[in-house]
Amino acid sequence: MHHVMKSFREVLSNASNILILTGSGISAESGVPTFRGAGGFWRKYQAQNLATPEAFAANPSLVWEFYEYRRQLVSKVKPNKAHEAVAEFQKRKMAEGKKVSIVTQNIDALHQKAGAEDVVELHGSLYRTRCTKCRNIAFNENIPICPALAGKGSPDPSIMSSDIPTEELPRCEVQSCRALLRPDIVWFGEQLDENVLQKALDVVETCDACLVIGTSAIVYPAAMFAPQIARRKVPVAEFNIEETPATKQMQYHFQGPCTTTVTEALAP
Ligand code: BJW
Ligand code: ZN
Repeated sequence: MHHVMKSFREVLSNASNILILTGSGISAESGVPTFRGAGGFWRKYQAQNLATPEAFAANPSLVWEFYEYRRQLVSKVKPNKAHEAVAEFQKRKMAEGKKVSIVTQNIDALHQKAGAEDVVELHGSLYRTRCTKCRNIAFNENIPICPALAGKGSPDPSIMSSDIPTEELPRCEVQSCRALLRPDIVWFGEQLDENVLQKALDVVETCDACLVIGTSAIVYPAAMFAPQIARRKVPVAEFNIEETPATKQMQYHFQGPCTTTVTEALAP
C-alpha cells in the first residue's frame, strides 16, 4: 500500500467524528451519469436548463418526463463497492462509539440502499414529491409516477415534449388540495432546506476528518464545505478521477475510480 494511503488510514483510525461528503461520481460506476461529464445530457438539454423553477413553470410536462427517466434509470441500478464501503465503515466506527456522518448531493438513495444510516440529502430525493401549493412532501417510488408518464422520458434527442396536460401530471394526494406536484429536489437558484443545511454545517464545523468523494466541487453551498474544513487544519481527502478546483486545498488527493480508492481507504 502507498505510504500516503497508509497515512490517511491512520488519520481515520484516530478520528472520532468523520464527515463523508459525496457527489454523483460515487454513483458513476453503478451506471448513473454524472452531471458535468459526457453523460450529462438528456435529449438536447443539460440538467442546468431543466433543473430550474423557470423550466418547470414553462413546461412541467417536459421536466416531469426528465425526472420519470431518471427515476426509471436509478431504480434499476445497484449500490457499488464504494457505497458499500462507506456504509460498512459507518457501522464499524459506530460500534466503536464514533460518529460517521454521510452528507450527499445525490438524489439517488444509493447510500441508503447500501445500508448507510442518517444520510443527509442536501439536494433532495428522486423518490419524494413536493406539492407546489400546500408544500406537502410525500414519499413516492412508483414507476411510472402517474399513468400519463408511462413509457415517457426517453432520452432520444429527436423526441419532443409530450405536452401532457397538467391535470394528468402527478397531483397532490391531500384531498382538499390536488395541486400539481414537483420533484422534492433543490433546483438551481433555489435555497437548500434550512434544517438539512444546518445538519451538514454542524458536521462541517466539528468533524476531525473528512472524505470528499466524486464531486466536481463547483456547486454551492456544498462546494465550500471541504475548503472550510481544510482551513481548520483538519485532514481532508479527495477521491476523484481528476483534479478539481478544491484539490490544492486538500491534504490528500486519491486519484482513480472510487470503487478502488475508497474501498482501500475504508477497508478494515
Ligand atoms: C468520479 C468517478 C469515479 C466521476 N470515481 N470520481 C456562489 C458562486 C457561484 C454560483 C453560486 C454561488 N452560490 C450559489 C450559486 C448558484 C448555484 C451554483 O452553485 N452554481 C454553480 C454551477 C456555479 N447554486 C445554487 O443554485 C444552489 N442554491 C443556492 O445556493 O441557494 C442560494 C441562492 C438562491 C438564489 C440565488 C443565489 C443563491 C442550489 C444548488 C442545487 C444544485 N442542484 C443540482 C441539480 C439537482 C437536480 C437534479 O439532479 O435533477 O444538484 S445541480 C447538480 O450539481 C446536482 C448535483 O448534486 C450537483 C453537484 O454535482 P456533482 O455531484 O459534483 O456532479 P458533477 O458531475 O459536477 O461531478 C462529478 C465528479 O465526479 C467529477 O469531478 C468527476 O471527475 C467525478 N467522478 N466518476 C470518482 N468513478
Ligand atoms: Zn397539496
